[in-house]
Formats: sequence, C-alpha cells, structure tokens
Amino acid sequence: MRMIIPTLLLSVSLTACASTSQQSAILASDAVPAPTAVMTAATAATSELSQQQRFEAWKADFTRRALAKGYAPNLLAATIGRAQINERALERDADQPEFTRPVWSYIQTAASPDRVSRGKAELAEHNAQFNRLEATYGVPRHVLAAIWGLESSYGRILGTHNIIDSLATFAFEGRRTTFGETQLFATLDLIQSGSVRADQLVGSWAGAMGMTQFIPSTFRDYAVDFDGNGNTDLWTSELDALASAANYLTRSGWKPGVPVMSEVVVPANFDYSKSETVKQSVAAWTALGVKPSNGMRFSDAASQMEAKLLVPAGHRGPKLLTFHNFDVIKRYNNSTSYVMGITTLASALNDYTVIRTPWPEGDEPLSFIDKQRMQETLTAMGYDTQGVDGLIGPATRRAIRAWQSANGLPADGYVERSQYLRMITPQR
Ligand SMILES: [Ca+2]
Repeated sequence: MRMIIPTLLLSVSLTACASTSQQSAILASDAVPAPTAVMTAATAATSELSQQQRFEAWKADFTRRALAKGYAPNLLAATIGRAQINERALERDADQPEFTRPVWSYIQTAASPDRVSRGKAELAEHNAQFNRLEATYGVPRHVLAAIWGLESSYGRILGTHNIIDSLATFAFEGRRTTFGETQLFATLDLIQSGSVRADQLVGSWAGAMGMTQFIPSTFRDYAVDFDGNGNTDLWTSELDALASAANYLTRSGWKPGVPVMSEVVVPANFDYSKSETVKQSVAAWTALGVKPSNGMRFSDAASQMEAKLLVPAGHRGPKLLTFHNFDVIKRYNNSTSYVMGITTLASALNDYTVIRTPWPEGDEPLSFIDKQRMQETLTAMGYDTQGVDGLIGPATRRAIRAWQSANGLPADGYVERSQYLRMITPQR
C-alpha cells in the first residue's frame, strides 16, 4: 500500500541543516583562513560524520527500547545492528511534486491495454487459484487481479530496497519518525513470529513489500500463508499474495454482491453540493433525477443500497455513484483516484467499460503551486481550506463548493482552469 506523503516538514528541517553548516563555515573561516573549496569539503565531511554518528546513537537508543519491550538481543543485532541509512529514501521523501497528474491520466495508466492483456493472461493461468480465493473470501477475482496488477504489475515490480534500512532511515530523523518506528516494530514482529525471514524483507523505498505492496503492520496483521508452506510469502507466492489482499478487503468490511461504483447521468441544473457529502439510498438519488449512464434503470435491489455521488473532474466530466465497497478499497489505499483505477482495471479485465463519458482533457489541471495559491486565496476570502498544502482534501473541496455557490457556479468542488483564474484575479 502506498502512502500519500506531505513533504513540507522535511524541507523545513533540511533548510535548518543547511543554515547550521553555513554558520559553522563562517565560524571556521574566522578562526582559520582557508581556501573556500577546502572549507566546503571539510564542512561536508563533518556533517556526514555527524549524520552517521547520530544514526549510530539512534540505533543504540532504539535497540535499548526494543530490548525493554522484550525483543530478542540476537534479532536486534541481526536487523537494527546492521541497518544503514538509505540515502534514496531520504531523497525521495524530500521530493516536492512539481506537477500533479490529472485523474484521467492516472486511470488510463492504471487500466492500460498492456496491463489489461497481462491481467487476462494471469486470470486464465491462475483460474483454479482464483476459484479457491473467491470461495474463501467472497471478493471477485477481477478486483484481486486489479490490485495485483496496479500494486506490482502482477508481481513484476517488487522494489529492491532493504526494508529495515528504509524504515530505520525514516525512524532516525525527519518527518516520518513515528511511521518509521511503528513499522520497524511491526517488521521485528514479523521476523520474530517466524512468518517471514529477514532476508525476504525487500520492497519499495517507502517500506511497502511484495506483490500487494503491504507495509509491515498490514503484513503482520492481514497477510496469510494461503498455500500452507509455513512462510507468508508475498514476494513469490501468488496464492499467498492474492489471499492476503482478499483477507485485507474482507476484514475491512467487503460485502459480496455490492458494487464499487457505477456511472450515472444527472439532470441540468443538478445541485452538485450534494456530491461527496451526502450518503443516501439509490432510490433517493433516482428521485433527484440521477440515472445509470447506460440508459437502463436501477434494479429494486440496487435502489435500496446506500451511495454517494462522486464528481472527480467536475460537472463536465463523468459522474459516479460510489457504494460501500468503494470505501472498503479506500482502506487499502486512501485515494479516490486509486479506487477508480482499481475499478476501471477490474472492469476492463471483465470486458466491461465502467466509465464511458469522456474526461474534460482539454482543461489544463491545476499544478501543485496553483493548488497552494488557490488554498491561500480561498482562505483569504474567508473559505477555510484548513491549511495550504497543495493537496485537495475534503476541507478544500468544501471551501471550493462554497466559493462556487457564492459565484453562481455548479458547486462540484472541482476548479477548472478558468475558475482558478477568476478566483485569483483581484475583484475591483
Ligand atoms: Ca506460503
């Protein structure tokens, strides 16, 4: 499972480091006049050494606390004792997204023709295993195959980072220390319980492992040894990996027979302020003029189900009713785009096109910087976005909808480029 990572805090701490070494350079040059190049090298060496020293001190402290919690000394020596700083994890963690990808681009990549054809081949090859998984967990094979395909390209891309190094790097310092420490303890639990071996612990720089990209706490709490060989192997056993994904969804409340999402059309002058915020029966949506986009009508069974309206690219783009199982997949990865990507791929694997309406691809999406400026502008106008982070969450969409309503625009929570320009232009 991927984590969406806000990046501002580490930038702040890096800035603080930089100014600290600058200060020491100035002090040193006061004391000993020396060529600038030599000073720079010396300063760099000093700060590298001190980072390493700080890391060793952190390892000693973590080990002390882990011993107090009852973890075995030889386990800690073989894991934490050998941990090294993962420079790549530090760099990637500090990356600022320069542009954000439009939702349609993400979904098109998720359900690319290549991923669909590979997925169909995997479904055919593992037909018997998928039968067993559906019978045991009640999660459709196409959903499981889509997770497998999106998380790791059906097991082809698993990551090459030592998980203990990555997590120790996060736990050591920066803005993810709590995450790093929690996940390190989960990793120690995994090894100590015997469900995995330390040499198997390879994954993404961010700490996710195997064909399902589970972080260690999810691995510990939800992964299963479905093929029964005594090892919970999410790296090379398709059966263990797919069963673990199914188990995670089932334990998160997956309901067999409930859809994930369904495309709809809405009448002109529809009140979009109900999108995202209101959860009600499909019958109640029908009473407001919401209909299936394929021209049919909702069945009696569907009419009784609860749904929310999702308008991911505004009133000019596709509209979706999202059901209970949409929120269950969101527990896997807390991203609306991710769930739409999974559902689009799962449907394509089943020869069904879930979203038929074209996306408003001509509308240039807002960049990360644009989104920050939009949040600043909305906040200044009295629409509280609860911070300026360049990420569009529920609070920001609520502020957008209020601004749209006040300006006679459809309150769909999606800011088109033209609306953005209007928003940031000072009113006379
Ligand atoms: Ca196994």
